[in-house]
Amino acid sequence: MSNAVLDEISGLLQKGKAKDIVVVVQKALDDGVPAGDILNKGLISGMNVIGTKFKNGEVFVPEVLVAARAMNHASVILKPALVKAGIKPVGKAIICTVKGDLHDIGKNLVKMMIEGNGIDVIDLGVDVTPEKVVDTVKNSDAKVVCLSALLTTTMLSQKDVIDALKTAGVRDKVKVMVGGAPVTQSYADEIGADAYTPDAASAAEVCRAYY
Ligand code: B1M
Repeated sequence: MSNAVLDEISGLLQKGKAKDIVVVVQKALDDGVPAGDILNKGLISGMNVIGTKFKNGEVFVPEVLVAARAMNHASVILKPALVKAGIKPVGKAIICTVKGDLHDIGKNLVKMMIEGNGIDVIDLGVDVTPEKVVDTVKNSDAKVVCLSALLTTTMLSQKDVIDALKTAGVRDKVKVMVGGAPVTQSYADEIGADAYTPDAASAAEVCRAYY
């Protein structure tokens, strides 16, 4: 039963059916399907199919965009189930997708999961310059900076942020976490990040441990 609904969600995501997907996701939640399964086995698995087809030239940017829009609509419905209600925030974190990079679905998931761990998140959005991150670190009491990058070209901007934090004399004020599909533990070590995590759930776990 729940596998069928997860396959349906994956299929609707691949077709970019934003209106239909919110109905099916809501129904799945009402029927007691765990939010984590809806996310991982429905939405993310559907997005991975689109990613492979995009790579193989079987679908193009417009199809990917409608799938991404469906993902964002479905995420709004899922959020209350992923974010535990009524937790008193233990502190603040900053999140963004780095300069040159417009991918925000993974970043938004990481944000949701961190919020679900009782941490307020300042979301700077996408294509964010190192200077903007430095300013926000200076003007907030955030203890963690989370940097997402989805392109092999833009992961280099994660290093630029760390370098800018050092130059501004605020590197020690925050822990820097990096992630995104092309990022690895060895890259994180090389650029001097405090943590690399492969997915949103582990990012939230590591982030929570800093408070
Ligand atoms: Co683009 N794209 N894209 N894309 N896109 C990829 C990333 C790509 C792998 C597709 C492919 O070729 N197979 C490829 C990158 C190749 C590379 O560099 N190695 C690619 C490319 C090439 C491009 C363009 C250059 C295409 C073009 O224009 N020719 C262009 C670049 C635009 C730009 O950013 N400047 C582009 C554009 C786009 C769209 C705008 C069409 C759209 C983005 C829409 C949006 O985000 N609002 C898009 C999409 C949707 C994808 C794919 C299909 C899906 C990405 C996604 O959302 N995945 C992607 C292929 C794929 O990944 N299968 C692809 C689902 C999401 C939940 O996963 O973001 O990986 P992800 O996040 C995960 C983890 O990585 C991790 O947690 C998340 C969930 O557990 N994580 C973190 C992420 N951030 C983290 C931070 C952390 C910790 C964990 O700590 C701080």
